Amino acid sequence: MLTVQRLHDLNQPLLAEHQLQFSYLADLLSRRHQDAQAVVRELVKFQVAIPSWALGTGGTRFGRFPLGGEPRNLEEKIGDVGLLHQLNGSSNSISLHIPWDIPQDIAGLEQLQREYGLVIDSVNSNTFQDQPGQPFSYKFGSLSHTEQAVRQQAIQHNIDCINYGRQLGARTLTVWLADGSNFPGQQHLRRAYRRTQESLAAIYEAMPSDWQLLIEYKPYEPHFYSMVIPDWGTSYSLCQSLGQNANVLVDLGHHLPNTNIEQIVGRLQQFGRLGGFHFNGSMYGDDDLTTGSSKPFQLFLIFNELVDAARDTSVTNPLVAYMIDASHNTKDPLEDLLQSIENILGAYAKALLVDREALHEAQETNDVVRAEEILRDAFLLDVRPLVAEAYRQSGGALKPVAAYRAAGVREQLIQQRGKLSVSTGL
Ligand code: AOS
Ligand code: ZN
Ligand code: ZN
Repeated sequence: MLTVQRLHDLNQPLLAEHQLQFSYLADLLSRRHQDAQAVVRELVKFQVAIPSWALGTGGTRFGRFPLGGEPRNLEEKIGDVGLLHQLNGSSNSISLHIPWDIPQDIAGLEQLQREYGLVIDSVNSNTFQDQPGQPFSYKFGSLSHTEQAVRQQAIQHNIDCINYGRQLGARTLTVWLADGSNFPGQQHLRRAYRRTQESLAAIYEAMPSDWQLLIEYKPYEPHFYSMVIPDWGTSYSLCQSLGQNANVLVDLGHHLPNTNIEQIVGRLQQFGRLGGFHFNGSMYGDDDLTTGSSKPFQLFLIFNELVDAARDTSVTNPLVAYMIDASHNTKDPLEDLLQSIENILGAYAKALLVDREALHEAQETNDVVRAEEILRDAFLLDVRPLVAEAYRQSGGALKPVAAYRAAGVREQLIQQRGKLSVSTGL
């Protein structure tokens, strides 16, 4: 853990320049009748959950290049997220994955969470792999399987996840269903949907009333002919059939190239069914790269929809759960998470600065150019001083990645955990 003194020392040489940049931007914004401090307050409040599986190097089916010092158990994963939260004040929760993170010492974990100021956000079930000793295989599906016994085993696993989550204070179950088919004719498409709906209904029934079920969709992978839940329409219809506490989860990498994700976000909010996000960056598909690295404008447009809906009293969408879903083979995963959050906060800040009244007017009068200019004005503003100020006000580092390096965090982790430690994950 970094001490308050250490963080202070790391910030000290950067402070004068930061103050200069911040006051210049605050001045500029106040001329436009916008309040820099109000934006900073929103950024300080904004929290993004970190998944336990993004803390170690991922890899591809061709290879994996562990970098050393990876967390070996849930306690060390909490330690890593705690460190990120110290650096940026924006990652106060963890998403668990069962069975990779089965909690053993509940009291000890709670103590650790308190020390780091963290909560357990959601639990994610896994019926995409067979676990040792498991009676039935998921080779041909889980919640959608043709055999009742296999479906039952998958339902029970999800109920077990809820029970583990309850012990640690989680209140969200995320289901990403890997079921699907690889060849035409392999699976009866309507029946697979119906069986999935029934299985999800059994899970939903078993879920406590203050929990929510998030249903993630994905167009392809691991199956390449059809996925049982390929798109937001399928997720949405399943949620509708289950009840109020089931909502759609949008993973940014789960769309075919050039899909208008911001429009999907807008639609789901319109229907009051946007439950959460898995943030990542994608060029081609489920790339799981750094959020906002290759398509920052799209990330901004997504936040623009979120901010717009939050200000529209006719929209009654539940609270949206934000999480990162990334996997790295070439970067230090902790550095990636710091970068991802920085890009997320930047996109959010820009969306908060859109002149919404002017935009509304331009839209209503069909002033195409003006509407686009208003968005570009906000997007092209350099909001980094606002993000840095939010870090500073939450006791973090003005430049989290630089501080992480200067403090030699990875080197220390390698010393404590070894060069060969490999985290569980994707
Ligand atoms: C898989 O492609 C999905 O993005 C999942 O959300 C996630 O990566 C997985 O559930 C990790 O267990
Ligand atoms: Zn995901
Ligand atoms: Zn994914």
